[in-house]
Amino acid sequence: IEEAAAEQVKNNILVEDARTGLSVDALKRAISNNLFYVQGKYPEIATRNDYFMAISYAVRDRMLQRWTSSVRQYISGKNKIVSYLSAEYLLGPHLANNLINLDIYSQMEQAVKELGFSLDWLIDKEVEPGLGNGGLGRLAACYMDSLASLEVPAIGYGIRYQFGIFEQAISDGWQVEDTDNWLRRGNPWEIARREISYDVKLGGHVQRYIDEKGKLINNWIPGWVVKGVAYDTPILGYKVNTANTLRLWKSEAPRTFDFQSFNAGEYSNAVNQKIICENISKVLYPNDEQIEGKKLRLQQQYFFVSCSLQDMINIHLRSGDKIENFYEKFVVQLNDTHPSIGIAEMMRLLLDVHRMEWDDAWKVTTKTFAYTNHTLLPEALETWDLELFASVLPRHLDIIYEINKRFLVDVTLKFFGNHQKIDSLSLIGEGRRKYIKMANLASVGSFAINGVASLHTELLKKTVLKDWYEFSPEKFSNKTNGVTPRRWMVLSNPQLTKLITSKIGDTWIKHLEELKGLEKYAEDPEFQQAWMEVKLEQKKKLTRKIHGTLGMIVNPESLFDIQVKRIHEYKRQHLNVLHIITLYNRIKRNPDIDIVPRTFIFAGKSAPGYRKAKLIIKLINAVGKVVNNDPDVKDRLKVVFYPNYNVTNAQKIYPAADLSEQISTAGKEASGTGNMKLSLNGALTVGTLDGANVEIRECVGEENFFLFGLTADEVEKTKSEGYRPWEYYKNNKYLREVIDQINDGYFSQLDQLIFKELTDSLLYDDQFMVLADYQSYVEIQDKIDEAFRDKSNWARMSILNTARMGKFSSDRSIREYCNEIWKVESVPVELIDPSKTS
Ligand code: OX2
Repeated sequence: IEEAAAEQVKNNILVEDARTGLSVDALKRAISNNLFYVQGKYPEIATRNDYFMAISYAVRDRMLQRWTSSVRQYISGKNKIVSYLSAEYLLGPHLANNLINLDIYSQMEQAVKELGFSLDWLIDKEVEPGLGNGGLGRLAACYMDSLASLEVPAIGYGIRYQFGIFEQAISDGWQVEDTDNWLRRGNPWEIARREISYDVKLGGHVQRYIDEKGKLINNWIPGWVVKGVAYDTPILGYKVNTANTLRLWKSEAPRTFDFQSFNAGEYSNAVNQKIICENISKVLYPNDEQIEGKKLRLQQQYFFVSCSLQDMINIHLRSGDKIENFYEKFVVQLNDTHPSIGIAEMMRLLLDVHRMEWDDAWKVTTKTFAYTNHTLLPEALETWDLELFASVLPRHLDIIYEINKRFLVDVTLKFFGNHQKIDSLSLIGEGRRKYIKMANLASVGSFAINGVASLHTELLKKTVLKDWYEFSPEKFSNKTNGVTPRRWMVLSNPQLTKLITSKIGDTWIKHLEELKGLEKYAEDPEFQQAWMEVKLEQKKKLTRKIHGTLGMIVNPESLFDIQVKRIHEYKRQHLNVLHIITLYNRIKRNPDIDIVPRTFIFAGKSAPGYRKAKLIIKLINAVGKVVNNDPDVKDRLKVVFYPNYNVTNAQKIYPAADLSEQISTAGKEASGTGNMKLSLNGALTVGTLDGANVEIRECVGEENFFLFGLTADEVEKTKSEGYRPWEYYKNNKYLREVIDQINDGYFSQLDQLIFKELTDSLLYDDQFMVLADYQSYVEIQDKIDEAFRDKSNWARMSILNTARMGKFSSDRSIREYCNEIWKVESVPVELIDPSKTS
């Protein structure tokens, strides 16, 4: 036995015990031990949450050897580390994902069963960390999964919001928001590292003087200081030893702080200050692609970026290397402009703290940062009012002016006499009030700039970053987004995973291109049937969920037509609604009409202050109320608004989709990632030539994709020629009927005011070309109706969609970032025996 144990240790496998063993018995013991020794509970009084916690701790214990080994190796080794800076991470629940990546799902299922529970029931108990708004935050989570799975050394840095994205409920058809108190029952996945903390200065002024050596000194005297404390969560790769770190910062008052005021007899003032400090990481701003120029938001951005850069510099210097080589240890990816203040902060740290000369500091900075742009929407391009900026970051304003001064010399030399170019490239905007352009700061300070889908990158080069592309074309490249097949197939669609694996083995989970191997079964009637049975099973599951949540009965045999994403005018949920009403009117005109029964499923949150988006939610529910209850419809149409769309709910919805609605105005959706997850799960897409839809269509084949609508070029052309939406209304009697019904109160108990803001904007403005695309949309939907009747052909198309989605794995995206931008390689982790470390 001793010999066998020694052999196991040699092979980096620990001797099985309650803490580390992976057998069913070891897992059971670990769960019981945690319940008793950590939580002080015995089975009869343990709650469902107690069991959830016990299991999660048992799983985390089994991740720790990988985690500590990875961190140790990466920090001390010669390798470069990818640092992903993002204000948002939309991770979704951890438990099931960690079980899959650790490869102990079935053992745990058995262990839990033997303890008298079902694993699914405990998995459902987890409250997800909703630390993001939508696609941008979810992309960060997929990329963290792929980085670890590809064994790339990486740290994700962000904010540990105490309240994540609000919880959405629907009341009388309207969205109402409730706070997301996700930490209420504790978070078993994170470890607070109180010893890892940094001070962050805010406000105040800059004192300037010449020191004894004749050097100009900029001394930032802050108005106040907050402390950032690290909270670490392991991100385990799929069946590898790598476990990377997600390090989120919580803001607190610095230690010395309340004490001083307390002595001065200002106790309540001290408590107030403590609250002000804690406010910084209190809540996630719930706007997706709409900036809110609030001071607190700037403070949040600066807070997490400053902590993160101080941490990286600390890690780098501790390894004994020089500050000048920083960029050889870290490459920093900016997830949109939210962390772009990092460029000025890096300069400040190098100049003021590490006493470097400007040119040397600028060299280090511009070899460190790379910038991803995620949107072309003007309302999402970040700018900061200069006075507000100065009141939070006075020293950074100086630095930005200096960067700008030097940069504009180069610009002037290149574009001599071209004032338009100089204005557009300047970091400072001059309007009635001056403002700082964060996309320009990100662009000047980064060695690489990328868009997130091929069309998006091309449009970036032609529009918002046109002058930047002319100035430094070599910085630009495209990195089409991707999604992780671990969460979005293995975890959320185990039945389809099993069916696929029965035909082509399971290596596709790490090499998604291998799904190609399914193509040869696309015409096989037996496989088609098995495929559609899995789909039906997923639809039945969702049907039960809908019944449980909304008390609604829907027909699982009907076509599940799904649009799930943030509610936004450019995403055009209202175009979908116009089609629903069109079908309804056909039924009303001819109750015996032969149409394919459909269940329209919507889900998504609106920014709390976005009136028109909230009105769209109300409209969906109002139309649903009429359509769902009209006896003439005979249940052939059902409209469902599934509340509180988040990762947990998305995992239940995607596998059940027959049709994926990707109907944004061409040129507006930078990429989209829901489009990828739905097609991967065998849904067919109805979509415009927008974002990644273009590439999805190329991959799955145009005959397996339902295309409609104006192209991005046509949208621009139509607008420049003077778009008059009213003409479309006037000339199309079906469209006219639909809009008139909404206006006349048909769906609002004759209330004619409620939707007026929406219909007026469609008729007289229609920025997003809803009316222009209406006819084309209805026509393609009629083709879809026809196509769905041919079950075998639909199955074939569905199989081909999945089979051809290999490109859209986030593993592929991350490989491209690694090879073309970051220049980093995989570093396989060797496990260290914890009992042998000094
Ligand atoms: C989103 C984009 O809207 C979406 O198209 C893209 O797929 C996603 O980012 C990931 O790249 N906020 N959210 C986005 O952009 C911004 C800004």
